[in-house]
Amino acid sequence: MKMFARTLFALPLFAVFVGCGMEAGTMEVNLENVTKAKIRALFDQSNRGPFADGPVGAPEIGLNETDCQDAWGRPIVFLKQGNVLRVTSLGADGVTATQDDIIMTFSW
Ligand SMILES: [Ca+2]
Repeated sequence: MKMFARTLFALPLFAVFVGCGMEAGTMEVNLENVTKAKIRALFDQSNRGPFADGPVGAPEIGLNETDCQDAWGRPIVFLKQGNVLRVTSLGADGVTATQDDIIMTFSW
């Protein structure tokens, strides 16, 4: 019984300890995953033309401009090339062409 009581007491402490340790390390990963899921959902909702190759505005592909923001609140950018739509988020740093950019391509 004493062992059971000790376990009951220790479990929440262990959970808080592990939780605090993981939070800082996984914060950016979570926002990256949120952005990737959003980009997939946006592509599913979009229409695919016909329109010219090049940068594409959200309304052009049937999306609401205010919905097209990444998890950091910055605009998601669309570029059409042939039957490929390249969708880019600038990532956590908000700077273009850096390692944390999220670039996803979809073809149809
Ligand atoms: Ca970046």
